[in-house]
Amino acid sequence: MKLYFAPGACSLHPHIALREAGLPFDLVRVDIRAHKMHDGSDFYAVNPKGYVPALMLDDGQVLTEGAIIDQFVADRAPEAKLAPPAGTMERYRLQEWLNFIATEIHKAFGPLFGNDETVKDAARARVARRFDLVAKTLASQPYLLGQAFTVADAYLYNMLRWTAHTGIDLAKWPALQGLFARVDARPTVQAALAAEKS
Ligand SMILES: N[C@@H](CCC(=O)N[C@@H](CS)C(=O)NCC(=O)O)C(=O)O
Repeated sequence: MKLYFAPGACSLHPHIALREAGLPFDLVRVDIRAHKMHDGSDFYAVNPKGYVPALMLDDGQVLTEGAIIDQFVADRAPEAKLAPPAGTMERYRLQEWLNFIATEIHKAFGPLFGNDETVKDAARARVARRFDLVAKTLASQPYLLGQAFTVADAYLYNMLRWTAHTGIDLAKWPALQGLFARVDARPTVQAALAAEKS
């Protein structure tokens, strides 16, 4: 498999999932502004959506949408327990978190990476309201689904890394700082970060 990624982008959480699952994969770096790979080839030819993450399977199919790639990876390594089994209520809880992070947190960061200063305070307030909710869950348990790490925690961690560059002070949410520290300490996470830098 090949994971198309950009350093610091939202391809980090499926990257962490692949390492946690222990599956073999190659990394392909994408310039997401130019929509080109290192060799100059057109990323749109791989993913017509033009964005990372994209996972090319060994049969050439390309799977997109980080929350779906996470679950695909988790289901290929059930022993790693990165997601509860499909069809269980717990799996729907995982999907509830993944969808919440994708649509309510991830996309709320969008304006904070742009140049329109007039919308940034509103975007920060929106992210903060979502963080308030997540922090309530994490005040009484170490991970989003309870006692064990899942791909939803990797996705949340990916988002929390963006706060440092977008003027959001994570110190307001000690429970989120705790999740950040727990996930950051995982060897797979440090390996993913190192691989994305090299
Ligand atoms: N819905 C997609 C969104 C992915 C996305 O926003 N990717 C960004 C990086 S974090 C990107 O590659 N942007 C470049 C572009 O859209 O052209 C997902 O959740 O995987």
